[in-house]
Amino acid sequence: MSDQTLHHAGATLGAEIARRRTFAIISHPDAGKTTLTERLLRAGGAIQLAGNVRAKGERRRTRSDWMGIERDRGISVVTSVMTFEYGGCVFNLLDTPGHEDFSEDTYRTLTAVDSAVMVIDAAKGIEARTRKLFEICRMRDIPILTFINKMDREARDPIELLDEVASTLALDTAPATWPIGRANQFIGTYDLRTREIHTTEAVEQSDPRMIAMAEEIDLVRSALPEFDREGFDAGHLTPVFFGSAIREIGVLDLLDALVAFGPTPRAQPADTRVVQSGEASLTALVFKIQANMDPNHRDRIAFARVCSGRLVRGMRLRQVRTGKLIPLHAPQFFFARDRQIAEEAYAGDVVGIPNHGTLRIGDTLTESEDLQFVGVPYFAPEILRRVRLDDAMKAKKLRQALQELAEEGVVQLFRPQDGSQPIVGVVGTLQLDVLVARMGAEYGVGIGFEPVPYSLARWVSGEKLAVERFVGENRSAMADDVDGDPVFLASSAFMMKRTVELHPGLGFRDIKDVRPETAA
Ligand SMILES: Nc1nc2c(ncn2[C@@H]2O[C@H](COP(=O)(O)OP(=O)(O)OP(=O)(O)O)[C@@H](O)[C@H]2O)c(=O)[nH]1
Ligand SMILES: [Mg+2]
Repeated sequence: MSDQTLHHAGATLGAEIARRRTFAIISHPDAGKTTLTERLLRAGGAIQLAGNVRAKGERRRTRSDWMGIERDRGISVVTSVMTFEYGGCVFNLLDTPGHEDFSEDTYRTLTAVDSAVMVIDAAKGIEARTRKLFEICRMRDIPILTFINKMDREARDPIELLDEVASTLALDTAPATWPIGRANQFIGTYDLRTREIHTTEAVEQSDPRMIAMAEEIDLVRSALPEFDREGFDAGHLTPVFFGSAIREIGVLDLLDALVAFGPTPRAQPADTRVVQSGEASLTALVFKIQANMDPNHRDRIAFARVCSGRLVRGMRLRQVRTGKLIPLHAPQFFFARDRQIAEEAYAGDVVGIPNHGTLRIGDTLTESEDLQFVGVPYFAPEILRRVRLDDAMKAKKLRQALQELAEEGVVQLFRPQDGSQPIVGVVGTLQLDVLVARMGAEYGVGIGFEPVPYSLARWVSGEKLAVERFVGENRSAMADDVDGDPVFLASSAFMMKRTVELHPGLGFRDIKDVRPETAA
């Protein structure tokens, strides 16, 4: 390559990365994430038809909720990934589940994004899960945009909502837009940055809603901080948008803001160094596995965030954990359930890599470098159950199904070293419902659950011989997790405490990072 072409390639890489916007939508259950996702896609021209979440009898199901359980209950169970173009930018949008029971999926998703849109129900304000998710974002310095949704219904006063965000989250709020009209009179927004008005119908300056808005923004301008880019990038300040996802008001304000000042792909911490997104050499992090998304097309997709460089179809990437070379025959961009081949992708993009089980959550892919991205966690489950198989003939199928679903993170799997039936661990019982449903639908295996005499699981780590000795002495309480790492099961918090005290040289962790030895 001549100097000039090299220079050109560098310039293209930089420009391509600079137009990536990768964000997650997070909130307490039911605030309207999936609805907002649909409307963002539609408003952005990405799809023609947006389905209605939980619209009974609706033929056209919502595009980003795909699993039966999601359709039936109107909740999101897993993160959906959507890549689309708007306003000259390439967006990767990740619609996360709000329910606490699926929080692991949401936390992992947050390792793959550069910003988050926090959705707040205008009638409810900050709710428990919102606060928790916000804390995770803050820990990772993820800039947050706030979308106050459901303004088409009786809502709390906007100033009061802004105050609540500021005081409960210790976060400066800078309104980016202001609502025009309230509840069923809500017709649009005023953009404080561009001074543009976006309404669903023509409205006179003399309209009482316009007069009220003008008075309110005078007040707001004098009382609240202006948007400041540095504060936003550092995660100290959140721009706030008002809208109604369902009525498609205020939705484009959000996309336009992301185009104007949405964070570009960030640097990603690895064990040996921090990887900058603009580096020429490709690196990627697998943060999610999803199988059988399409019942007609059974496959297993590893979702990877490109952390640096450029991905080109046909490349062979090194899976750092094993040293294996992974060929990228058919990397894909996802659009909820629809997909298309990705000929190329850049830092910030989320691509799906079809594979048969080689790739795991937390895997790092590089062109050759030996580095491992950190921060994709597993949490010690709080609920443990033994799996009961309805049909003993299906033991082998059960084993395969449990392994595969555990690799996806549907549940955690613990195989007791005494050879007894497998134990599954979950953060919340809805995960057990998902396990039963998917076992039946995808593997044809009927299962139930039985209680176990254990209530806590901890990953055991430490010096190799010491760990082996401990495992040998406690075999009846030991299990292997999905990666074969040793887990100690205790009957009570008291037993766990005693065990920890008796073995000061060992670590008993309730969080497992991709690399146990680097975990806190
Ligand atoms: N009135 C009104 N209802 C809305 C609006 N946005 C969403 N909803 C309704 O709120 C309910 C929940 O919406 P979802 O989009 O599924 O909420 P979610 O945050 O994705 O829920 P989880 O993924 O399960 O956490 C549905 O009944 C929506 O129709 C809105 O702007 N106004
Ligand atoms: Mg949802």
